Amino acid sequence: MEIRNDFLWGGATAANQYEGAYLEGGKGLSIADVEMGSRHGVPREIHDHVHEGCYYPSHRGVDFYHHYKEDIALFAEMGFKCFRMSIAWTRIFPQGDEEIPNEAGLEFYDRVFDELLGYGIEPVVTISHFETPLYLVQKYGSWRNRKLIDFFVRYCEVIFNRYKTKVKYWLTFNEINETMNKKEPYHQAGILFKEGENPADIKIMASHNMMVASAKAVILGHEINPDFMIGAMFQYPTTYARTCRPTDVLARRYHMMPNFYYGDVMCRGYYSNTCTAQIKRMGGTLNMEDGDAEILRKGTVDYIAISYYFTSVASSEDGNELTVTRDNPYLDRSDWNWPIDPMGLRIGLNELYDRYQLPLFVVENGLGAIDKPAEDGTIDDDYRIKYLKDHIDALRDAIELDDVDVIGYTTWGCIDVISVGTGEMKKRYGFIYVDKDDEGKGTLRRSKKKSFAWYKKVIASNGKDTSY
Ligand code: BGP
Repeated sequence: MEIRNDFLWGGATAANQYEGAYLEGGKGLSIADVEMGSRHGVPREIHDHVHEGCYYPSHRGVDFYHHYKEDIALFAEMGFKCFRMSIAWTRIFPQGDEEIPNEAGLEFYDRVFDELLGYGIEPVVTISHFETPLYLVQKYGSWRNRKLIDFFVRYCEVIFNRYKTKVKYWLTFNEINETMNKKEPYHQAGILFKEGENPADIKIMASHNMMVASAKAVILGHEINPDFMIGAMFQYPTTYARTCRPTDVLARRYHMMPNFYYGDVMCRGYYSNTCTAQIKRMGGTLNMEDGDAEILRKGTVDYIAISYYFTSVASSEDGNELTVTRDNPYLDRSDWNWPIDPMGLRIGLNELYDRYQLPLFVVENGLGAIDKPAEDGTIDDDYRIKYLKDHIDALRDAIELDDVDVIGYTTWGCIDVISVGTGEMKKRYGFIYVDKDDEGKGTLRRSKKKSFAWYKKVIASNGKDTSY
């Protein structure tokens, strides 16, 4: 298979890490707006309201809200075919449970989409990227509660109708599978466990509610515009067995089960044996309501989007207790100790395509690194170029040698944004440098890194010329 002529090259961001202007235009608070930046490796503190004197990186982000024209012009200069961004749910429904949407929020995204389309850049829109309205968390308990399905679907109905001629590519929930993988799925599902709760039951319930909501959105979206492409989005954790010991191979399967859990429901439309086995392993229960099975069956996604950063290694002494680490002696590591594994991307794409036979879209990949501007302000980020070159080469191999259908590739944080894991600014992924530090200080001035011109050349050659 050749790389498609209409392959969607571009970059990716999310409102909570990029937009800033956290109260402008009638926006309400999201879960990101009460999460502090981390200080020297301390985990990010989460509050239940905005405390005066505390630094919350999302409040200013890197101010896309006021810089969108400048930023989109730079993306266009690189030749972007698409731009992945998210709509902040709280710009459209500041609390989340209102009947009437906030017009100022809708107008903002009209302006952004018009600007993109003016350059021929296709918007790729995540509907919920770690931005659940805080009010829904506090009043309803977030995705524990089925009521969120209706609030989410109402939000989708509004944005699908409003942007039906401007946006074709949608993603329902960012990294939905992390709901099960994370100890506490705060970013994914707005959930911190309460005393006495069984985390397994809550994760299973929240995941079910989110997948029903996603399926309903798919069904509704196709009614509103049959050309819509509505995808699922997973963090794809390609995993190796530590050795050929059979218990290590079984451990690998166990580690993949919570991930295929979401894939099976959202792509195949039902809870497969992988899902039911996972529920047993977790020691939880799934409560479905009448009609849910039908919705899941009808609301399967049109494509699968993934984020891909690193790979893991699984082992087990007894075939039951799992040990999963990122220690792989064959791989180099990033400044944040993430293993760098381009071939793992090719392997992951093959696994997913074998399993689901749906078009794939790599919507996040990249190297978080510390960039040090030289005296004259230039940034020679050869390490980033090498990382991306190796991954794009692996992606091309998956398409050309393995005949996997991949429709696009967007690098994470094409312009420097706030890190979600640490809240830091110094963990940079961009082709465009933004002058801002970990305390939130800086002019926000944008400047091109060396990788800017390199990526432009890659796109112009449709991924064939990755040399540097
Ligand atoms: C993914 C998220 C992104 C992004 C990325 C990089 O999990 O979808 O929002 O932030 O990870 O992670 P980090 O920002 O922690 O480096």
